[in-house]
Amino acid sequence: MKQGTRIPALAKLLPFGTLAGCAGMQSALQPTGAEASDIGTLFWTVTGISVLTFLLVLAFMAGALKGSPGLRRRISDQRTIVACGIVLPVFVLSGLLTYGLLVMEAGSTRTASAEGPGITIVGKRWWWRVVYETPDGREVVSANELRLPVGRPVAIRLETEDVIHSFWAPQLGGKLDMIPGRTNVLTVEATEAGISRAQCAEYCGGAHAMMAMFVVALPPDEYDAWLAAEAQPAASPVSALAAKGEAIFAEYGCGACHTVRGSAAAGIVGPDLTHVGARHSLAAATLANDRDAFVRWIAQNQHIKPGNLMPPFDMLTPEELAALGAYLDGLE
Ligand code: HEC
Ligand SMILES: [Cu+2]
Repeated sequence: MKQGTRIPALAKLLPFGTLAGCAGMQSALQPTGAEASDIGTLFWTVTGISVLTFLLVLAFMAGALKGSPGLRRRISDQRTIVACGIVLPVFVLSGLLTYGLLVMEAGSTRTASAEGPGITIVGKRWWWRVVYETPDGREVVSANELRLPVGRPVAIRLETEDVIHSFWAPQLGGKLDMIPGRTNVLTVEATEAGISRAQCAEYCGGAHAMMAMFVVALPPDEYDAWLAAEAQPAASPVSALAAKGEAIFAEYGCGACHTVRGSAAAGIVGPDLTHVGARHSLAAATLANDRDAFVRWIAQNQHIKPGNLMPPFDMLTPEELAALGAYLDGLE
């Protein structure tokens, strides 16, 4: 019957398994941004004080249940109850409230201090339009990936063109809603180069869970070079296959919904594809980006991301799909 006792003991440990989900590129506890750092410290402080308070309560309970008559008398004394039941909580909670307000205040001070070009992220069902401002005041439209310069606070304007979404990049900062008719500003400052993950954090309909995005923090000079490249029109097809793909793209009306700058495609219903080949993922972090992923997405997108607003093009032949894949993969 040893077996019988072992299973419940293991079962008790199960909830801790979920803690493993806290690690990695979407963890608020591994900050790579200034605001997330503040929030991380706040979290550990509140958690630490909560644990101490809990242990204190347990100690009093143990004393009240099992302590000597003298100890029990002291615990039930009017003064102990006032000190530990009123004075202490008021003191601890006021302290934590003040600290929390100061962390929030630091966030808005950072927003006020963000100089330089900003970024606008527009929530769409179920992807993100990302519009960068260049130093000379032009707008560069991109999608489904956010790039940031390390060490420069950037004011991100959060908007939506349909329902409420919420932008949350836990390693960078707090989460902020995208509300129809409003612009909410979130200022983030990446403190380390690297890739993290953002997720829509407000249920926005069918494919909400698949509305995520990679955030790529780059050293400032690399970021400037990348933005200058992103502002350029699309590269011309380099192979005969890719050129055929470009023709199929036009023939099947992909350009009614997608923009490829430098070509006739100027649709705004779906993500801008001018430099789609250079992104880390497709369809808002649903697929890793490679030539094969383009093919699968175009033909089977309703299977891959059910309910998304692009029709499946499953009538295309494998040759046509391969050509489209070569064309889109080359848009770097
Ligand atoms: C009716 C509008 C519409 C048409 C037509 C359309 N798309 Fe899309 N497309 C979308 C939308 C909307 C999305 C975003 C889907 C999502 O992620 O939720 C999308 C996403 C994509 C993506 C992923 C982009 C990214 O940023 O990851 C690619 C690639 C793509 N479409 C290629 C095509 C090709 C090729 C065609 C033509 C064969 C086509 N689309 C036709 C609306 C359209
Ligand atoms: Cu959502």
